[in-house]
Parts: sequence; C-alpha cells; structure tokens
Amino acid sequence: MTRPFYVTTPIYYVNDVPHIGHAYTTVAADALARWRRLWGDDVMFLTGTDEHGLKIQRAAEANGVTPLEWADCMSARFAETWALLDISNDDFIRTTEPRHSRAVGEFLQRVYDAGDIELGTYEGLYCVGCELYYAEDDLVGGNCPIHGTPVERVTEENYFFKLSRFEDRLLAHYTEHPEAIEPAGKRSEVLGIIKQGLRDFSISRTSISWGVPLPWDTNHVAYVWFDALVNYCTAIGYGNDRARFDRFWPADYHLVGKDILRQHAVYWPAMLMSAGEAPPKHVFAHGFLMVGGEKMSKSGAGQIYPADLVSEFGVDGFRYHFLADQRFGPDGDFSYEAMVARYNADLANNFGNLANRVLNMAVTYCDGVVPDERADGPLVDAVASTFGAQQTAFERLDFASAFGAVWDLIRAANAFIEDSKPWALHKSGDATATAAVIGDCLEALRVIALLASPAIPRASAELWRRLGLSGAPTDQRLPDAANWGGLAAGAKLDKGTPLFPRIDT
Ligand code: ME8
Repeated sequence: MTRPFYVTTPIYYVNDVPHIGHAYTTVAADALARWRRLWGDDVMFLTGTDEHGLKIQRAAEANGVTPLEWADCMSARFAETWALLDISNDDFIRTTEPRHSRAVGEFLQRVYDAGDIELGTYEGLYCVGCELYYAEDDLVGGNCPIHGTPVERVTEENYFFKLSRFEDRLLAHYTEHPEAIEPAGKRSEVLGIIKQGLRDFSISRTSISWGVPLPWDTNHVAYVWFDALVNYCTAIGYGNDRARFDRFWPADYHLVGKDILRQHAVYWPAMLMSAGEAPPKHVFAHGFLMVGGEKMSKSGAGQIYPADLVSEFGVDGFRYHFLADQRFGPDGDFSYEAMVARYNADLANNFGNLANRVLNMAVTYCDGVVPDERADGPLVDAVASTFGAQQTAFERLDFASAFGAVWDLIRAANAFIEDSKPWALHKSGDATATAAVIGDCLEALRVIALLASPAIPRASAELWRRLGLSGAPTDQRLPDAANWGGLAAGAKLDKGTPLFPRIDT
C-alpha cells in the first residue's frame, strides 16, 4: 500500500492578488509534493483561498460588489497563477464552499461539546489587516506591528475558545515531538509563547455576517482564523468521509510564513486536541521574502507579480530562483539582478550547456543514438552522492541544498568532459573510448533530468524526451530510477535548441 503524504500551503486571503511572496510558499510545497510522488507516495497537496472575515467584506464593499462576487474573482486569480507556475496541487479549497461550512460546523460542535467554548465579553484592539486582536504592548507607536496601520477598539459578546487549558498539553506535545515545529529556532519561539501563558481567544463575531454561522447560536459567525484553519481537515473529508480523513490526517507538513506561526503552532494544535484529533506532524515556518530590504506590503507598493517574471524567465526559471536561489527558512531579499545572474550561470550555462554539449557530441560521434559503451567513471559516484545529498536536504526542506546537489552533478559532468576530452579521443580514432565517455554523460543527464524535475518540470521533461526516453520523469520511481545504468542503448537522441536561452540585461 502506498504511503499517504499530505502537504499544505496557507490558504491565501482574497483581499489581494497573488505576488511572489505567495508563490514562494506554493512553489516550495509543489517541489516537495513532486519529490514525494517520485517516491511513489499517495500525495495530497492542498492550496486554496481564505474568503471570510471583515477584511474581505470591506474589500468587497470598497469595490462595490458582494463579498462572494469579490471572492470568486480573486480566488480565480490565485488558481490561474498556480496553473501558470505548473503547481501540481491535488485540490484547491475555498472557504466559501458548502463542504467547508459543513466541516467547520462539525468541528465547532465537537469543540463546544468538549466544553472548550464559553460565552464572554471581549474588548480589545483589533487589526483588520491581520484579523487579530493585539495587546497594548504588541503595538508599535499605537499601530499594528505588521501593517503599521491604526488598530480599532472593538467590544463584543463573543464565544471564547479556552486556549489557556491547553498549555500543558501543548508543551508535552512539543517535548515529545521536537520535530513538529521547524526550523528549530521557530520551535523555541513557540515554546516561549506557550510558557508565557496562553489567553483564551474569541472565536465568534456578531458584528459581521460574512462567515460560517455557529451551529448552536446562529447570531454569531465563526472567527475567520477558526474557520480558515479547519480547511486542512475539510479537504480530506472531515465530517464527510472519515476513512479518507484518517488516511491523510495528521498532515505531514503545513508550510507557512513566519507571520502565521502562532496560529498554526499554538491555536491549531489546541483546537485539534479539543476536537479529539491529532496535531499536524510538522509545521514549517519560513521567513519573509523582502524587496529592497522591506517585506512586500499588502497595499501593492513594492509587490512583484509572478506573471511578470515568468514572461522573462519562463516557468522553470521562476521556480528555480525561488527554490534554489532563496533559502527556505530565513528571510531572503529578492533582487532582479541576482535572479538574472543565477539564471544565466545555472540554467543557461551549467544545465543548458551540458545538455547541449553532450547531445551534440552524441549526434556527431555516436550517430545520434545512445551508445552501448560506458566508462563507469567518476560520474558513477557523483550520481550516488547527489542522490544521497538531495534526499538528506529534502528531509530538512532545504530546497536550495537539494537542488544545489543536482547542480554539483552538473558541474561534475562538465568537468568530466573537460578531463576526458572526447573530441581528442575521437580524433585519435578511439571510437570505443569516445562512446564510453559520452555514454557516461548521457547517463548522468538522465539522472539530472529526473532529480531536477521537482524544480524545473518542463526542461526536465524535454531533456528526458531528447534522451530518447519514453514517458516523463514524473513516471519514474525512486530510489531505483536514480541508479546508474537506466539509459537503454540504441535510443534515438534529439539535440534540440537551447533549453534556457541566455538573458541579457
Ligand atoms: O495569512 N514572503 O493569508 P495571506 C514570504 N489567510 N511569504 C509570504 C510573503 C512574503 N513577503 N507574503 C506572503 C493568511 N507570504 C491567512 C492564512 S491559513 C489557514 C490562513 C506567504 O494571504 C506566506 O506563506 O496573508 C504567508 O504565511 C502567507 O503568504 C500569508 O498569506
């Protein structure tokens, strides 16, 4: 029976169009999903949109449309962007779907029946941008610490989730499962928050109507975060298909930005514990992508849109940059110049030239077919160590190192050509030695196409075809497919045009 593997991105707010910050998380989740599929896992990769709450209601009002009309239009922008970027999500959830309201109702009822929801009055300082209450000391100059905009004083009768009851259980959980929050620095941060003491939080609103009504008191709608987090359960059949839910839950990975770590590593596991479900296996919080030293603002200034970069770098060029050139964990700075430089060095030069060179030599010296001969030279070990290093890096969600390992193999193959000089071997009349060197390089290219495919699916599939292989890298199964010797002799090669044309600025 194949192993289930469940990975999620945050569901994005539809008050804004998708920018490269959203794409950063989504491309990373996609690479992980593609990698696990290569291992034969039964992957469930979920993304979607978060469509309730005051922020969305106001965005719709400001644009003179109903909240649902607004959400329909913006949610489609996210779906289109992910299609443009070859994101291979298995489902796309919208919190306005009936399946989601049902699941949220069911989840709320469970928590209510467990006695962890109580009525109370709340007065607090609310940031609509974050859809969060802040304590006086959290504010910066009286403003929201994230948005820098004024907060609003709000008083309402609310239902509260008794988060304070879960301190010990959360600490016990994270002591037993230190791997549940990554990277390690983020785990300490969360432990610090829990040890400081947790306050109950309000989970309903009467002041707005744009949300899921509470099953036992329909004057209230669920607080948008309570509603949103449950999406991870809805999509795998919560409250509808228990067998499917049990197959995929607990989630293997929730990938999130560090801005929403508290909700995922404190609120969410406590909500799940109350509802009688297990907490997620891993929450991985990555840093912010900055532009010119600042986080891209929500208002539009400084935002960069995926389609603009795709038109210049192509889909693979875009994906490669955010996986290999930005580290997944710390904050990173986006720079157009750095993106061009790395594209030219890694994709146009290293990857593109290797493919070009090897295929051209094979056409000239081996009649355009995969030769029988192999030198079984240094690339045999290089392939094995690349595969090992990539595996280790993927375990840590260190995508830069995972693909860095593939580029080490590319450099090793280029060096092997320089050292063994097949053109000189050919000139000296040693056809067997020439074919053996080219055979090794073709074999290395096959493994490169396979292992680079989670990052650059299009170029990998095209290289696969040019190598005379049938199907696509996505049909292959690791670990066997990474073994040396998978390329059949006699297959017809196609040298093609450059896979990554250079970009001149
Ligand atoms: O928070 N750098 O939605 P959101 C890196 N709906 N990642 C970034 C980024 C940046 N500059 N900007 C955005 C929400 N992101 C809630 C989530 S989940 C149940 C509900 C990414 O539209 C990053 O993953 O504000 C961040 O956590 C997410 O977008 C926030 O998206």
